[in-house]
Amino acid sequence: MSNHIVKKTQEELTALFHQDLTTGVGRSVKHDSADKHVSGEATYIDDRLEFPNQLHVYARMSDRAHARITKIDTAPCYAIEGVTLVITSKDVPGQLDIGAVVPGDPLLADGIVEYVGQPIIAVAAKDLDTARKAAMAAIIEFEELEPILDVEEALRKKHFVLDSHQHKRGDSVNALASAPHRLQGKLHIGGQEHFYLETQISSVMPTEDGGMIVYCSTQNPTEVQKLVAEVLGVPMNKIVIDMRRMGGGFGGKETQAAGPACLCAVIAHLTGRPTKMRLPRVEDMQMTGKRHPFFVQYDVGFDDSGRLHGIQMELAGNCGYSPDLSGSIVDRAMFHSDNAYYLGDATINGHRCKTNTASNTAYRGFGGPQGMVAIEEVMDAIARSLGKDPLEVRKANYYGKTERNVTHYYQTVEDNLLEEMTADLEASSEYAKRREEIRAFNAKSPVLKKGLALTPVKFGISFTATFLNQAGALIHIYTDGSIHLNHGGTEMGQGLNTKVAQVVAEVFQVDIERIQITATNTDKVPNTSPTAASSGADLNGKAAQNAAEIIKKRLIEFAARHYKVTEEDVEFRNGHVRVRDQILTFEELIQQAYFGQVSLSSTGFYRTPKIFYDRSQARGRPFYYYAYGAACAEVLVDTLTGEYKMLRTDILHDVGASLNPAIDTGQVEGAFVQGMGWLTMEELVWNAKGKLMTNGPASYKIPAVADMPLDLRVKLVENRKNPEDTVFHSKAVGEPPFMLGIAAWCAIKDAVASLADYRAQPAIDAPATPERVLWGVEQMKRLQQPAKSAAAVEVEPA
Ligand code: MTE
Ligand code: QUE
Ligand code: MOS
Repeated sequence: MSNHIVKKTQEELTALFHQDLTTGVGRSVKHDSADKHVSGEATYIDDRLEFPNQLHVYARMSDRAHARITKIDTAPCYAIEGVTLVITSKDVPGQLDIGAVVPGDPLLADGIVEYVGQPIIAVAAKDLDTARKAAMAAIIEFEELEPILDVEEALRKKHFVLDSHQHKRGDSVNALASAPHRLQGKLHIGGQEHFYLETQISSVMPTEDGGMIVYCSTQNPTEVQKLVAEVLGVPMNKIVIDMRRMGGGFGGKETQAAGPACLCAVIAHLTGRPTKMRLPRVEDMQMTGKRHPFFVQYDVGFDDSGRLHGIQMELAGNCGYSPDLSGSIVDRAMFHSDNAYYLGDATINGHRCKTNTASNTAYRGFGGPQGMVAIEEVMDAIARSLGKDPLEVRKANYYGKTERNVTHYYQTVEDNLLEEMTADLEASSEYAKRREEIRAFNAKSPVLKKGLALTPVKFGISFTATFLNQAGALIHIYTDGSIHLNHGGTEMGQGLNTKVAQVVAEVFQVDIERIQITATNTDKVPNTSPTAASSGADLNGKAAQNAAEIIKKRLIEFAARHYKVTEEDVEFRNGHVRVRDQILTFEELIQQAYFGQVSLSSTGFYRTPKIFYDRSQARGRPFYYYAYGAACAEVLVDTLTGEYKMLRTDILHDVGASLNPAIDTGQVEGAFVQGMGWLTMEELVWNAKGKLMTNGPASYKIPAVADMPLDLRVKLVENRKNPEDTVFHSKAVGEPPFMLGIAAWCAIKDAVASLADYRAQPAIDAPATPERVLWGVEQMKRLQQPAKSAAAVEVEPA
């Protein structure tokens, strides 16, 4: 029965042809690995069969924040049975520095250590425990140097990893001096550990001619390929990176996956043996960088309606010890210091402060969230000083449709959806009614206080480093009609592979089951950009669409020739092809095309149109379009303990014409909770010597099931195509909804402000942990004059 193929009649084929494809774009196709994630069959690098002879690598980390290395004695390591090799910076055959954009990150410390956690030596042994034991046996001596651990101190001393930068429009000095009201304030915003489930890991197999195949959990295979080649001193064509999936990345594997890969490669090169390095959680948390903490100072001028006349902001990112991606990250904070608002005359300064901590790196939002938190704090402070509902002040400052619609970097905000979305969300969340109910509840409830906040999100889509906005893809169709799909993006759980496969399914009009998703691989699609900036589906979806359309065009030309019909007579639908009146199956056409000597393989390419940016002038159109969202959060705060519970959150989020509503809804939910976690509970604590004390799940609290809002209602904006020519008019979804979490932080501050009749802004830095909330409560209780703000100082108009 199995190899007996029953031929369908033309009527049956015609009926199938006229049915709709159910796995193309816009459908809630399940994540291609969903079943494997649940059953545990999805293969991560640590699940791969071990190579015979494989060595396990462990790095000994610095226990000093800043010191000169005066002695390294590795002889005691070799006394431990099972140790093969110990390397220091001197053993790296090629270039030592693995800085992503500019140098600054030695693979192993070279004479000096700059943070607690910096790798100094690497040991290769028969297993991880042996390697760790041996690494700890090495004798390393230091001469201590003075560390800088505090971002404010670094800012004061102009201790920077890169130059400061400015965005400027108009005359903010004059605007501040002449505005009817003026406030000044400052805010500390905490960092965030990525806490991907799979820690950093790489495994390397040496091959012929000095080559290497590197299995690496990375968002940036091409960067790892380049850096492995550089540390070995070989050309990039010797190195292949293979990446099937990550157990989460969130930005943490954009640059910082390269260290373990390079250490594995160097040791594989020196020993000729396969290697693997997997960072245990505590090592991962100490060695690798996090979201940048920011210190923000602002000076804002506004009128009676709360509308901004001008603003000056100093955004100081705590970059850690090296530049990494901090240039672009602080830029993105500056680009998003307007969030959804027309700033008036604005001067935004961005500083990249150097401290003796791990080098901070990309994290969902890439600096954008920090800039947006800053301006949302300003909105709240203005509302409190004027005695207005913060939502009213926010709406008064929204970008307009035809005027007040140019950003402080001179990009025109087109297709702004926030006015309508805010109105929709206000209605569906019953904002006004609940505001009244909450005021009434708070008036009667002396200890428990409720808070409410509705905050918008506008997030720019595109890498601001314009050249990165490109992608490639590779499609083969085999003679049985099965399709092999490869592209330059990486899967980290976000559903990118599923979306790109849906795009290809749509173009060929075949079921997604026919398409095999394959590992990202630098010898299939070269010179790829990192999967970052939420652009994975935008860029790789378009590249795959391009590859598929090239093959489809060849198939149509072939069919027209072969059947002596016009190209308009050939139509693909639901696994079938109509050639004038005759219906073929897709595989029939593929077989005929093969015998007709048609190439069934193609690359595809895409580059984002329209965007440009002149950084020296801080002007241009860095973003192809904006993604929008809004969240309304309600919280209950216990003013005796500072503890709180998220009661309800309503979200409305814009993904254009969704490629996959199920995946997009999952992204919105996950991003919101991750953003809420960042601003309310995830707290990084270092001791006085610069050691990270919150270095595991026992002391670093990420949101758990019980921290979810009791009632979470997520809706995607419907029937809304991206007016730009994006892939099937969808919009990027990975990062923008992260900033919906700001509503939770503002709701907490709202509950606390109720203690001063909403006339004072409590100084509650992020994250608003119960301790900080309690301090905020204390401030409010101490205020004799309710009109005085604790967080912001009112300045007399000139
Ligand atoms: N979703 C999951 N499940 N895991 C992740 O690591 N990373 C986020 C977001 N969503 C991430 C995720 C980040 S930081 C980015 S930039 C985007 O996914 C990247 O993927 P995309 O461009 O394909 O949306
Ligand atoms: C958003 C991003 C990135 C970005 C800019 C964004 C990003 C990234 C880079 C970058 C910049 C310069 C380089 C480079 C990378 O810029 O992830 O290699 O030379 O890596 O607006 O997410
Ligand atoms: Mo995401 S921070 O751009 O990897």
